[in-house]
Amino acid sequence: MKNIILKRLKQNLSEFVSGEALSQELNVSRTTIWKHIKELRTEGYIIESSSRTGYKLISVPDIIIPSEIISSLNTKTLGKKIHYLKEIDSTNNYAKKIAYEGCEDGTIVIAEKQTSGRGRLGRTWESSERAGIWLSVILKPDISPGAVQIITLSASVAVVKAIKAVTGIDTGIKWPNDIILDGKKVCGILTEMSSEMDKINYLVVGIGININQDKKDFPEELRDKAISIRNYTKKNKGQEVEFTRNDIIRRLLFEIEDVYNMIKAGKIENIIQSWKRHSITQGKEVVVLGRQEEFTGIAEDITPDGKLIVKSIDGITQLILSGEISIKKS
Ligand code: BT5
Repeated sequence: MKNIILKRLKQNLSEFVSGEALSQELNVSRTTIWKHIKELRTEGYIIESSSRTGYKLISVPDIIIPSEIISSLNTKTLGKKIHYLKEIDSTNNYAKKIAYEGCEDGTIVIAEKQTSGRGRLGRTWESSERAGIWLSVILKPDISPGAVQIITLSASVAVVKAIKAVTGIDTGIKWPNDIILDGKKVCGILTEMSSEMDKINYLVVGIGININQDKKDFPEELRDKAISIRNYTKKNKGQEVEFTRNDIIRRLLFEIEDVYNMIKAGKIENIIQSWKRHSITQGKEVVVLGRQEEFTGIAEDITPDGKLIVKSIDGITQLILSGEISIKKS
């Protein structure tokens, strides 16, 4: 019922919606309507009320509200089930637990704050309260465990498209999983899986997008490496746009479903092409930081299963499956 009231208020933005009309439509008393309005206010919605004219929605808060996301979600399955947590160690840990217990394909876990947000190889991911989108998606694709890299590449494409659609801002992908804005990292992706020899049981795709932080909100060591979307729009006057994290999450789920459908339909080439269009490493001189050694070469291309093809200065072509690269400054 609360969702319908919210929907009506949004359909009539900056106009009053009469309490009487709402109570008639929903067949409940005006006191019940009032109770739901009070609940929406505690969630952060600013709603003006007048005993004569009814209720007017003034502003929608930038808090993550599953009902807000679901009320205008444009997907078939993805995000129909959202686990929303105020605080958790890591949304990926939580997602793995519910995936193991057998949750549905396309279930989402979102937290306002992570106390032990994780990056790859045991690294930490800074995820303070309401500062960004800390989200994990559980997927159960029918692909072989060896093809899992395509999922991370697909998620990168989905993030770039979602940020562009909602804010108009162009970001780029640095192989394999960094989304870069203004030369700094705005988003990271951590894909984890449970599999058998030739079958994936489930995948957890963890996505962290910095949204609200100011430069000073990042720990000292990240200030020159990390950026948030609002930090960027504040610096670049004229780029400010009205959006909430809910808007980005909703669009992100739509874009993830889109690439997920392509994977299911075997249209991997479309994803690779899309990835290449947004890549900032393609054709650039890069330093490949392996676990043991590092070398310089040209990031020529990627393979259909997402490995990076790097041609070193001595002419040897290598396929990089995982690891880190940095773009060489010319
Ligand atoms: C990543 O690892 O970039 C994957 C990050 C995935 C985070 C999401 S949030 C939801 C889900 N739940 C989790 O627990 N994780 C996922 P990697 O490529 O290893 O990069 C980690 C490095 O990025 C760190 O060592 C820092 O240098 C840097 N870093 C940490 N926090 C950052 C932030 N908020 N913004 C930008 N860079 C950050």
